[in-house]
Amino acid sequence: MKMNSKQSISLAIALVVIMLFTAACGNSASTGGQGGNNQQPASNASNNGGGDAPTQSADDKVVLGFSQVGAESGWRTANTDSIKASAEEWGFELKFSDAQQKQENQIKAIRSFIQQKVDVIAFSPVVESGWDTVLQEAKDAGIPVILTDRAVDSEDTSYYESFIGSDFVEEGRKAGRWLVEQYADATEPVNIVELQGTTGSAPAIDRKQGLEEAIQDNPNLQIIASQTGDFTRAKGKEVMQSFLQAHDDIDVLYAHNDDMGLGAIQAIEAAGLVPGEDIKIITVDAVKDGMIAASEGKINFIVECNPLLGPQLMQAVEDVLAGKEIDKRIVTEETTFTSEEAKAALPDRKY
Ligand code: GYE
Repeated sequence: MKMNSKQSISLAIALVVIMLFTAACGNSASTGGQGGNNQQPASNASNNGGGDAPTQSADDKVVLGFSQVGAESGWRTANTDSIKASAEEWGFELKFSDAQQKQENQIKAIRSFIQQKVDVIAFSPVVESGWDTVLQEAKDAGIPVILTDRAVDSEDTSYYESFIGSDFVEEGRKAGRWLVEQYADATEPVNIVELQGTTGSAPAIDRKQGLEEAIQDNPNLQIIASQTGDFTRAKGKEVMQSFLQAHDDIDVLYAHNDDMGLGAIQAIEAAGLVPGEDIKIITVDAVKDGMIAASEGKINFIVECNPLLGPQLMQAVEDVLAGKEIDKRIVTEETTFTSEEAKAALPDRKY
């Protein structure tokens, strides 16, 4: 059959299209074994991880088991959001478990991750002690563990690849240094009450220690009462009420997080006192609600603790699975805010 030039151009185009299509199919078939999904390059790294039986989900994604402390504070919510968003960004499958502030729930979650043969286990240990048995189980299964946010006190540091999080002792020192500066000229006792975080948790132990260290050379600075408020607003309010009933001469409140400080502010106002004036308030975290209270002068000083640990964690997971050496300790950079500084920083604050 004789074709005119228009017909032969159409035929040529059709042939090219068919050739391209065939090539594309052939390609995807040949890479099918490694997963024809759109992952980040990192995802292939899972082939190296997890000891002798690396486990991947059907679509070959890296599987990360994460056991979170709970949902006790604004900090924790921001931390959870950061981890979930970053896992998605890295193309990892995240198995997320909320322990509701109970160690036994975390141990159960870790054991279930081991059973499911995830590629990496990460967790934020609610308390410091009592992890060796379950960490040994993860080690025996050849599953690498990364700690985020809070530390464990295990002597054997081979149980985990890295601990990513803040220096809580330094946070306490920052709070203490501000106090020392504020009351440098004090000639009379300055009565401090302390709302501690969850008993036995790294931030509660370290923030207490850091503040005590920083104020120890100033005999006027006295901690007259100290009790746990479990890092929650409700407990912070309740314990502050009891402090106010027991003492009519409180000068300063040091709360180990914003949420307890915010609960305490309610108790202080209910007692007819002015937070930030009658009682000076120092907190740790610098989450949105804390920063708002600081910008209103109700909190005088906030020590920042950064919850956005997701990207650092995912990077560490990627590196560990790629067989790279990672730092045993990755410290988060942080600052502090006076009321004035909080006011200035508030418009750009993301959490
Ligand atoms: O300061 C507090 C949260 O472990 C750093 O836990 C974290 C602390 C944070 O409940 O708000």
